[in-house]
Amino acid sequence: MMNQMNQKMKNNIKEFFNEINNSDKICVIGHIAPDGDCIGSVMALYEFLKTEFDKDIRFGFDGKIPYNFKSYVDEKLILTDFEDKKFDLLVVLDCGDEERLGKYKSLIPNSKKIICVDHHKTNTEFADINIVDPTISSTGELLFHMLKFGNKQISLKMAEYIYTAIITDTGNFSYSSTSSTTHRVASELIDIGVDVAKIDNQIYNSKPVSTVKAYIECISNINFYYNNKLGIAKISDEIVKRNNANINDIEGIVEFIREINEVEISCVLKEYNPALTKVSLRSKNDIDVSEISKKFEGGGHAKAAGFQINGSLKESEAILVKELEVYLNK
Ligand SMILES: [Mn+2]
Repeated sequence: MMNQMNQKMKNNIKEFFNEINNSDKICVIGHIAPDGDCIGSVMALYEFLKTEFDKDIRFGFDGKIPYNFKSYVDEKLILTDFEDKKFDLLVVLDCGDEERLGKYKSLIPNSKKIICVDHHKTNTEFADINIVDPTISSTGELLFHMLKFGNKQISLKMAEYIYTAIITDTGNFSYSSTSSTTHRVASELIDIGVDVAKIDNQIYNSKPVSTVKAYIECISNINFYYNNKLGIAKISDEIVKRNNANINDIEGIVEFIREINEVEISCVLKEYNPALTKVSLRSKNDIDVSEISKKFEGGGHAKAAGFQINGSLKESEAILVKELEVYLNK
């Protein structure tokens, strides 16, 4: 079913199931600031291990569970007492390197065996066994292929988790990582019983009204520069507090600004404190915003980058308008 599963991949997957069989204490974790693929694949594997085996199975997430995934995770069960915990097997999902494990990095020296299942191109193969395929849409899809290869039963709950992982990491089957196999996997998951509309409502139609009110305030105060080629929105602490929102839940503003025809660079400034501003940049056409990001010791890609400025929202806006002049004032 999976297009090019080579012998090494097959051997690694066999090893994966062998290690599970031979381990008593198993922990499943993902990357910091968990997203849909991370949460979906961790919970799918946890669910599988919990129902198939009578073992000590734990899972962990480092960072806030976003509002739309709250119902996927019983937060009381998240591994917290891990400092001296020793596991026979640590399974790391959707995480390309040890740094991205956040606080759970300390589990690495405390685990007898580490297996990483991932689809990031930048994966450093830090685990003992690395099941990595950057051509696959999501870790959720990869996990599905692994379970199929191992002739494992996929329950409805597991199917829902995997489906969620796939739709969130493919932008609802719209990114170029979406293959015909991705769609075939989705169709199998629907055959298992996944209610597509239910999941869609859960993930995409569940914004808290407080978040939306804060969002509206931010987008009604976009400042435009250089003949509307630059659009900047500011998420101030005042707006967040006034609307009783959570700053991390206010998403999609930078994409909203980029959708404007005239805009070449879209920018969102988040006030983390009065002297620290988090910057998100998106660009169109030939502008490489990672160049600007590098100047501020940030990271990212040509069309999407992020960094921090030690300054207030107002100061940061002024700095950026000046910095971006070379790209826009032509
Ligand atoms: Mn992913």
